[in-house]
Amino acid sequence: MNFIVITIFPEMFAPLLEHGIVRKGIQKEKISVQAVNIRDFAEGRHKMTDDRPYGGGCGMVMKPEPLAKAIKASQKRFPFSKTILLTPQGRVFNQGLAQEFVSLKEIIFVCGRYEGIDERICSNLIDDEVSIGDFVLTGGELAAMVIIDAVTRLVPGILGGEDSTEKDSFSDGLIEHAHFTRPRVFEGMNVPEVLLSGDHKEIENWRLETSLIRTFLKKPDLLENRAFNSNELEILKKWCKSVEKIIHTQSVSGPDALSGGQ
Ligand code: 4GY
Repeated sequence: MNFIVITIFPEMFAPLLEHGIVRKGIQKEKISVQAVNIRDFAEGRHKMTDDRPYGGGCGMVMKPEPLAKAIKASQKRFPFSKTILLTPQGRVFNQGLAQEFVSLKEIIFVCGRYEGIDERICSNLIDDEVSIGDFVLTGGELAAMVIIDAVTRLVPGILGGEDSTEKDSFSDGLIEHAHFTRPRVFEGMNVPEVLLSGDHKEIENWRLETSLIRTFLKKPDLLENRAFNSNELEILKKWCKSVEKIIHTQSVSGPDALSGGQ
């Protein structure tokens, strides 16, 4: 998979390429990341990439000519690419989009700076607009890095355990279960007994149940449009029965009856 990033700050990408999984992906030739400097396509002695906005107002706008040249050159070199503008106006990036992107051969990220890019770039050269969240950065570069990072770890053959991303938070629409490692007791807190039992079926059940509980408590919206398998339904029904039992006890005695009139 090839990532191409169009930016006026190509040096910003060096640290991303030098560490961890992204570096490993590059070493294993599973991915490549190439920063294209917009300034290399700018004309004149000053190689300007920005200009004052028509209609007045503060701040600068990215000039269309050098940006268009940089995008067109990249699209010509990577004919299967999808060109994505990083902007708070785009659809919000999530794990589902990461999975969609990992099936692409080439992605060109366009990173804006200043107040934004000339509108005529958006309408002709951009295939898609993506945001990493509802906040405003000073440029698209960090957003591009966030997406490259999240997509790279899904590329087959980079992460150690092939199936470890399948067990991630969100990959099956649930938050991940808790993790524990040695020591057995840390600052007075124990590791759950079931994880020490060696009973793999029980451990799987415990992990699924804690995933469901955590999702229900922290991100209940994830459960609303999700198809549950039979194991998951069993767990939800078990909770239902427990809750019904609690309510039943209350209704037999009447509200507030058990609190001793407090
Ligand atoms: N949020 N998600 C984001 C952003 C900066 C001015 C247009 C975001 O993706 N990108 O805030 N980008 C702006 C800066 C030009 C992009």
